[in-house]
Amino acid sequence: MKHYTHVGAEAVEDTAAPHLAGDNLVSAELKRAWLEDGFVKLPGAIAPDVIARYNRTVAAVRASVDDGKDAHGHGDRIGQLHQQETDLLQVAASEAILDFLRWAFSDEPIVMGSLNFERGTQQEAHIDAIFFWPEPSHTMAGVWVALEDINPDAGPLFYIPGSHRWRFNHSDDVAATRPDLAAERENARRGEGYAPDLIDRMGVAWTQDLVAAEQANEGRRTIVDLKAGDVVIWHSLLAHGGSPTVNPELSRRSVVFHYLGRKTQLYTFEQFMLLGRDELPQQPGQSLELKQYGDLAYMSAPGFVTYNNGAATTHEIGEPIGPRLSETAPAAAAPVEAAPAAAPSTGLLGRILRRLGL
Ligand SMILES: O=C(O)CCC(=O)C(=O)O
Repeated sequence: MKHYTHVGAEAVEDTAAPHLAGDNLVSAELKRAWLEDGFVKLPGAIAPDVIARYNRTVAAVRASVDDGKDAHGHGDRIGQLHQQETDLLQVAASEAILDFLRWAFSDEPIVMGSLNFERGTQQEAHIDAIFFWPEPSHTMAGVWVALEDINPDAGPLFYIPGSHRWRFNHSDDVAATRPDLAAERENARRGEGYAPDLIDRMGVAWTQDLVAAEQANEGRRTIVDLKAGDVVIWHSLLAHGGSPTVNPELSRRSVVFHYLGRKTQLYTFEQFMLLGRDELPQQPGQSLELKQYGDLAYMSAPGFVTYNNGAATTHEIGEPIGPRLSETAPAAAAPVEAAPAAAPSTGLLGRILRRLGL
């Protein structure tokens, strides 16, 4: 069974990845799908009563604070809702998900952030890792949970199987073919400042190269049929996005949690775009403030964000709005480390959180 990692630009077999944790808990077919395709489906991983409770909580929050649209036209989103409604982490703490990630990461998974969607996002093909670069790159994953049966006309997710094994561009590759961007990037690297949109323009250029790679590799966009409670997990380097919404009246209720390994070094979008392939791992990763939900650790953030008629509103953490778990449900939230009153809203961690929807 091969495990791939990137050495330089190329995907190569990683013989050093032992996959000790959870090895016997993950089926051979799931391992094959992860390593070859870059994503796996866990059918019915979340029980119907847990999905029903999750939906009740999100609906209660929407009813009280969110009546609007995503600022980016990506559907109705709520970012980081689990910071306030910690019971939502019951889904993220599902053993089926954690067992798989322990195997995939060879490490204990922690939650980086969450995004709840009411509708399809119609997002162009992208990969997550450029926005929060993980070292090593196979220790970050998106975990998408269907909160209802997903109608094919509602803008289902698509994946490009095997794209996590394509030649991978770092920002120095992107700059190498664009002299103007390269000059601006060099100034920024020398500490001479840079235009506020430089990093986003680098991201656009990176995505153009991804689209070119899709053609060169004859990538095929694949939609996975998902019912309520089904889970899809994708590799941090896998190209994916939201299909066009055929019928805008249809909802597409879902949540995506992004996970890292405990030992993962995490870098920001800016770091990814300004530092070269070999320079990134020489820098220290971000130090992360963690909270605890039962045995599951998650990155702390100062609140959650809703999108109302085109504007993002950040809500400080207060009394839970949604219904609580029943007395018998396990794993009540218990922060073991006090979170700061507000995590930095500027600075590098702040930028990671903004990319996560906060
Ligand atoms: O839900 C979607 O349509 C896209 C989600 C996504 O691409 C992501 O979270 O990275």
